[in-house]
Amino acid sequence: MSVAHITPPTPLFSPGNAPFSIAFAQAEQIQALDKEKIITTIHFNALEQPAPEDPEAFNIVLPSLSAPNYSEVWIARDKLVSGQHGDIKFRKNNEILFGKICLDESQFDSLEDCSKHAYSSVLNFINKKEFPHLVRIWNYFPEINGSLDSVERYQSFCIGRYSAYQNVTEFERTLPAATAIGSYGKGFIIYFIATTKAGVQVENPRQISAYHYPEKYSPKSPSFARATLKHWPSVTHFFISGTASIVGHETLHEENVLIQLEETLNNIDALVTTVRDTHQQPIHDITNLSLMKVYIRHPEHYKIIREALSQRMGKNVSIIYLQGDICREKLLLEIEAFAEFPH
Ligand code: 3EB
Repeated sequence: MSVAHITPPTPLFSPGNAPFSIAFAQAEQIQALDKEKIITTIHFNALEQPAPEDPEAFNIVLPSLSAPNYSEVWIARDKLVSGQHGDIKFRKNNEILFGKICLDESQFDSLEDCSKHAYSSVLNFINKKEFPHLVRIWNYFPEINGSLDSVERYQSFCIGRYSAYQNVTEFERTLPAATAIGSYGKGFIIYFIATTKAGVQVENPRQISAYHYPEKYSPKSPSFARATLKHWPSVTHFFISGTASIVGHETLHEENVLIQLEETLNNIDALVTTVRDTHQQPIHDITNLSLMKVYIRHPEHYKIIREALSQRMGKNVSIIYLQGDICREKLLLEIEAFAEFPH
């Protein structure tokens, strides 16, 4: 079966003038790359897997809904070195630091403690190193919609993250773009990209900033920006956070996955319009984005989402579809995106 029209493989792939680039690729394509320049390879699997042989690779237990199963590969222009600091494993060169932390929640008193520990580790680590600015972060942990005594697990995660940020002055102005998705493995996994010079935060005019959400969503608000722009000497990277059918702060269209998709695309469109008109970036509309990851709660929605989205996005955007739990129970899908703009 040819799926090229559904999930166009990203052209592989030289970062050119960019410090790094991101693509969706299959195993054979990844094997052909220069290992010293691979920042990381992220595999998505339905079941918990043994740690991959390549030390820079790791698994997230999120079933891939589209075939073939693509991995996400990050490639640097310049060679990297690896290191470890406490629980954080990292790869870096002169321009970027990629870090990840995988924790066993059962070693902590609560998910809140685990989240606080992870974020405190990340924030302490990056502040001491040459890469003090977080521009993008991903968070995956199991049972995101599960309930604890008085709060939901997603809220517990938010409270822990918020506590860690209390040591950072004016932390809301430093928040990265983010994704937080319920995965099906045991681990609590965070990975991030940090830089020597700060990115630019972009908020969504259709949505209240997540860090200003009312308390009913979480006693301590979610600490992330809707998107970030990272200007490099020769290109700009645009990271769009996990985006869903939320307008203002309310979840909309609980009953209809296709209308949630449309509202989500309206939200992404508003971010694209903002960077085009306010930040003068060379992007016309959402069909000029490079990559999208679509997280779908119910696998039976995959086909109709794929059909509608591939029609809407055209052939230039590489899209992968993963099964994952969205942090609010009524949300049926969430989409994150990435683009690169030449100067
Ligand atoms: C939302 O807009 C949807 O807590 O880090 C999206 C991206 C969402 C990141 C996070 C949550 C997070 O509120 C949920």
